[in-house]
Amino acid sequence: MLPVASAAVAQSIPSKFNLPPPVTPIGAQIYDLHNLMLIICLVIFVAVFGVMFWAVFRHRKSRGAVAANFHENTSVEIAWTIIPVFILLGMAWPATKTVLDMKNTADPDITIKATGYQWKWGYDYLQGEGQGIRFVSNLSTPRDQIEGDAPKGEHYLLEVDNPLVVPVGKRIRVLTTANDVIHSWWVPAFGVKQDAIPGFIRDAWFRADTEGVYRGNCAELCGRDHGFMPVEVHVVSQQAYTEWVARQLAAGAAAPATGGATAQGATPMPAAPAAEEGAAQPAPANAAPAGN
Ligand SMILES: [Cu+2]
Repeated sequence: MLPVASAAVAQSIPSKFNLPPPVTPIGAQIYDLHNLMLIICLVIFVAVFGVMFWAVFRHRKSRGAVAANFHENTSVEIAWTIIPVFILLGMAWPATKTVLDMKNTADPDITIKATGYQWKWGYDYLQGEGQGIRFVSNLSTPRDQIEGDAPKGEHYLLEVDNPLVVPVGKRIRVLTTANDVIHSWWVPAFGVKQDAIPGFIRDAWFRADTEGVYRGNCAELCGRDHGFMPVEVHVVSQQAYTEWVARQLAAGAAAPATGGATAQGATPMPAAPAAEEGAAQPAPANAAPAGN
């Protein structure tokens, strides 16, 4: 009952001081776990310090209190062992359930590989609707904002030229890897943070149940521009997704052949197909901001 109530609160009050409102089942579980643990810690804190301060006050010297002087009390020792064991089990049980859910990447509707580069993300739609789409996602915050010559936009350093696009309500499996150093693909509202490690494939999944734009960062310090390789995910309706896929595949077919090498090779990934609106250049950080 408590987790349900806290999820409702999470949806209604976006806060600077809390996790962002979750939009995936895993995100909601993590949010509830966070609140549950916080409440358990608070109750223990109040109980322990309440008893302590009461004892100090009640048995103060001015009231003539005389210190008890005894060794060992078996029943107290058993109690302070057994009670914490049950508290820890009560915390571990739901936490383990969530971890198992996070790791269950079976039966995806769409599988996308996210490759970390210094300093951008490459996306390959490997399986499911959109298979064959691949592009690079670069920071699109204008240079003059970064250098302080212009006021910072609403999504400063959290905006890209080619966002990841996925349909709402579908299981998306994200395979993460990297081409140079360790990065980490992180979207807080999804409850997904997965290291992207060169030479290894890791995976995570999400099912976004609310359409919208969700933003995250590289979450593994990866060099000079670590703070300049955001993740931007557009969760759109099934129909909008199908249209986007058709446009991407048409643009990809029209573009010059990009060589058969996979992202494993030394060459960087081919330039992105045209972005959603208009013929986007596939790179410079000083490209025009999209929709600010
Ligand atoms: Cu990185």
